[in-house]
Amino acid sequence: MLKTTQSTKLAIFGAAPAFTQKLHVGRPNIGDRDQLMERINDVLDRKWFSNNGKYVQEFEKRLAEFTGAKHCIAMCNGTIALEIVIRALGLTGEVIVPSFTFVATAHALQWQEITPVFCDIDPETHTLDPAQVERLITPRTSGIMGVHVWGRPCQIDELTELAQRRNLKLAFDASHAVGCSYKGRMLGNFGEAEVFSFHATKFLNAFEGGAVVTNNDELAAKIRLMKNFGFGPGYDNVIYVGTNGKMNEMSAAMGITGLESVDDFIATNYRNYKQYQAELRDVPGVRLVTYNEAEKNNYQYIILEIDEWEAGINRNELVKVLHAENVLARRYFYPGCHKMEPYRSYFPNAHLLLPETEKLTEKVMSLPTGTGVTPEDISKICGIIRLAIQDSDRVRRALQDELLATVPTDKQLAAEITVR
Ligand code: T4K
Repeated sequence: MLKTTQSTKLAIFGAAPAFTQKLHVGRPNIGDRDQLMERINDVLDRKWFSNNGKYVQEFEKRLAEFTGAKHCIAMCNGTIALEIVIRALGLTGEVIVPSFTFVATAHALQWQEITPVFCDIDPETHTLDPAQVERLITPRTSGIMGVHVWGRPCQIDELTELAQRRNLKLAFDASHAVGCSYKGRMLGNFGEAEVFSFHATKFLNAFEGGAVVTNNDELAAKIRLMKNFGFGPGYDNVIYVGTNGKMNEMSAAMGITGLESVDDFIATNYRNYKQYQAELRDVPGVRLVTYNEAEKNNYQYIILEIDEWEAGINRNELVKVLHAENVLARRYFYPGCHKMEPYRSYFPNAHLLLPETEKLTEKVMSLPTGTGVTPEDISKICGIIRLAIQDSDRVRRALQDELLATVPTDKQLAAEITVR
């Protein structure tokens, strides 16, 4: 009886939403706004907006120092940075990637007519399963692209050993992983190269931006040429085929400003993470993905896995409950790259080799965190989740009724057919 009374407080039962404003996943971290404006005004005063300007150079230097890597080449976004790395490494034929990633990882290969071969993940780490990677190697395989999903590192030692033994190139999509480490060493130092994204939604943002970080001198020189039309020293001196991957000065100003505040961003994210962990600890069927606190983490992602049998509702139903409350939880990375076009047409049977990916994409969701979320917000979000699961039968019935209400009646269907 108590359960029923409590759950009527949920918006799906007609109560007012818990939040009057929409609460998003991925709100940008800004840092010291005055510093940012000072830099932006300086860019405007100096009238130097792009082409390896002062702020881009400074950002590259600071990021290289931050990661401890030898070279950092800033770019206009993470996707172009991935495309350029793939080309600079001379990858061809097939490259093994997880399907459980943002679609840009796969597109960066397909865009260059290289086949992304989707590999299953380890259900614990959410990253490539090295044993499965080995099974997918064919004579056409030229490389492996691991993704440090949620900033949690891939099984780097195993992948490095495999790549060396099978003579394959290894690179990492480290879009989520600025400020994270593996065995005490910052990500950015592994494989041939690693790629960061500084999209607005990322831990460190440059409005839009990306970077390649590498310890390989030759590769770095090639990538620098490629991202700037192949221009060599001096004017009008094109010595290589290239594209336009340059970062602009405004983006670099934002990137530097964010970099100066990473400790604050991490402290806030960590506080949020611990609070979610404490408040969701005993909610049945809800598992918060954890970070290895012996390593450096940016704690940028609050990820839940929902076990439908224990929770009584599934991930999609919980997302609906939260959306009704104006909490815009996301289903990253639903439905998996192998179920998106063109890949689902190219590889209609890919799911047979991806059982863990298939399971994870059905149960994973991402919650709001970052500097824009307060402890009170988190308590409210956890309270909503708790209530929905406590009264899962009623929640499920309400959502099914809502679904039925949107199914057209025979009469409506007939009317529609007549109009056509
Ligand atoms: N590899 C991986 C593993 C990646 O996750 C990504 C990017 C890449 C490669 C490619 O890097 P970039 O080329 O993007 O540098 C978003 C981002 O657009 C994408 O950058 C990101 N991954 C991906 C995980 O998420 P959507 O389609 O979910 O974006 P959207 O527009 O729905 O925004 C997400 C939420 O963020 C919204 O609910 C609102 C909030 N938001 C968004 C923007 C743009 C803001 O509050 N402010 C903003 O300015 O893809």
